[in-house]
Amino acid sequence: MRRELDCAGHVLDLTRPCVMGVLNVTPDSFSDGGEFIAADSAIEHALAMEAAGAAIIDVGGESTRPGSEGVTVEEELRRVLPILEALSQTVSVPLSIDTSKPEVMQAAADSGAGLINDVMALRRPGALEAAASTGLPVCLMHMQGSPKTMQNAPQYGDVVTEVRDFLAERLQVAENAGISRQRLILDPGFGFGKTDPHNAALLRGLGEIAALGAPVLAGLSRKSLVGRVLGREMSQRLPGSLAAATLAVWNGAKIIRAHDVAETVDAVRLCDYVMTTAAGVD
Ligand code: PT1
Repeated sequence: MRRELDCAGHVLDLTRPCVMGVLNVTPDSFSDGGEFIAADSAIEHALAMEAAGAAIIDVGGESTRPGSEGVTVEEELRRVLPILEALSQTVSVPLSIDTSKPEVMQAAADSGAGLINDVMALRRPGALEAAASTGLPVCLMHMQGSPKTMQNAPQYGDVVTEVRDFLAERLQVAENAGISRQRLILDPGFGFGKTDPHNAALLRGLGEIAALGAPVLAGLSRKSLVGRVLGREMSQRLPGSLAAATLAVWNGAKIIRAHDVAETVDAVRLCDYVMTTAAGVD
């Protein structure tokens, strides 16, 4: 199936699986320790990710890792707008804005963002209307609870069914608000109100979410699932993250959100090769 997303003039080809590089512009960011908060180092980092093969750069000004607090609209705008302005002049891949705030969606679109990545799946008041009015593609992600408390005993009947039904409903709600189906991406939200067994079930069951018909995005890079299962600190999670990325692509993911872009691009390409290369009859 041929699939192209128009990200504000940049074409994102999802015929093949690709990598979304993470650009955190949060001083409290979970794996970069605020290293990339300064505009010039953010730009350097984005250019390095583009050179390493990132198909999208995801710019986020509010940490959503477990336990984190939200930031104000003003603070989030102060963090992301200068970066988006600068990056839209320097990188040639589409930029995505990782936000749940309608004000940030609108301003980011005006500053060059080509895709909206919302971990709240447009559930904030005004977010549906704001996202629709930008005309941009949107990633709708599942989360149980909020970042501050989501890892306090998350519960599901059947996690795959519940996440799939939630995403199907948000897909319909977004479509009704004027965001056409061809502009929507779905994400089960690994680590967002899920235990390790919940995450494992979702990774195995990703095909059921892909069956909803929209491209699937998966973010597992450096997450505590990898840390807990393997007993690895943040700096030692690359091999586990690559295994998780491979499993996600194998089960139908089309966009892998990752910190280590060059390595993840290799894993994704190898997996895609195995999935799509037919052997002839010798
Ligand atoms: C994600 C994602 C995201 N993850 C999308 N956007 C984060 N679409 C931010 C942990 O368990 O998966 N998909 N934006 C980062 N959030 C987390 C969540 C970071 C959990 C770490 C963990 O360690």
